[in-house]
Amino acid sequence: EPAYDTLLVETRGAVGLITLNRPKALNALNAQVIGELARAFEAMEADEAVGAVVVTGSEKAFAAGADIKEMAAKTYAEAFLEDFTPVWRRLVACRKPSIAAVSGYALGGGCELAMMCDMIFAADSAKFGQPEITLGIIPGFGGTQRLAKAVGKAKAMDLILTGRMMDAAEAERCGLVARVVPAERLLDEALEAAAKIAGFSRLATLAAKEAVDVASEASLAEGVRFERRLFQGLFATEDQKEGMAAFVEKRKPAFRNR
Ligand code: CO8
Repeated sequence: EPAYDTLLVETRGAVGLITLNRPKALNALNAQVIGELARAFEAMEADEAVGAVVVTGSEKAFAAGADIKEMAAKTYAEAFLEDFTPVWRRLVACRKPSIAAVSGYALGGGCELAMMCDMIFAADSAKFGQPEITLGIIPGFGGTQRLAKAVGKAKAMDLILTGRMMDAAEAERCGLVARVVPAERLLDEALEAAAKIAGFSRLATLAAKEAVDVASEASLAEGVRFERRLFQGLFATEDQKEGMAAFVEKRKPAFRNR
């Protein structure tokens, strides 16, 4: 298993922790970082001991965007041929729940990476934005779509067309962020939530994630039907029997992912 140059990848109990580690460039996402992120998510997916994943950066920056120095001289032909979409797809394909723990800047590709995770926990110091417009481009890692879905058209247009940053409080108000916590609590809060998720039946957590994700793509009727099939299917699991028996018997359930 080759090591990572731009990430720190470890497991803490049943939680996978991926830390962006390119401090001199504020964790700017170059081709290497993006490739390593895809590889790290695949490793977490493959590791049976891992039940949830946390992605974080440094105190100053989650990630300050795609690497501008790498992009600056790119031609249309190069941009077209070096499409990162398949690489990001490997990351988004992870079925295990993920939390982006964001402190400092989450700009451009950094904000887009955070939005590819299932939820965002923000330090009170966090700053979110899609400043691509200031560089003569637009978001290219899904930002126009995921931001619009997360916060609605009005706020997405405001952020993407003006390039301004929004603070953690505004990001929580508009629904981009699940929780805002004091900066010094951020990683613990994310690791604790991930450990909690990892302690439930994986059959249920993966189904829950898959069902919520359908909400952004299907009609309400289709989504509800999809949910119902997954819900019914869970009654075929030992973990459902165990979870409900434990409730009735007033004890803690011991889920075995079966
Ligand atoms: N790319 C490359 N290097 C960066 C980036 C970046 N996105 N952000 C910061 N750095 C570097 C700086 O150049 C600087 O390096 P050096 O010391 O060698 O000069 C170092 O990191 C520290 O940065 P600053 O000195 O600028 O730190 P400040 O605290 O003064 O400012 C900011 C912090 C406000 C975050 C500032 O660095 C900034 O504005 N960064 C750029 C933010 C930005 O515009 N991001 C969007 C990038 S475009 C994008 O993400 C498109 C995604 C889709 C692209 C698909 C294409 C294939």
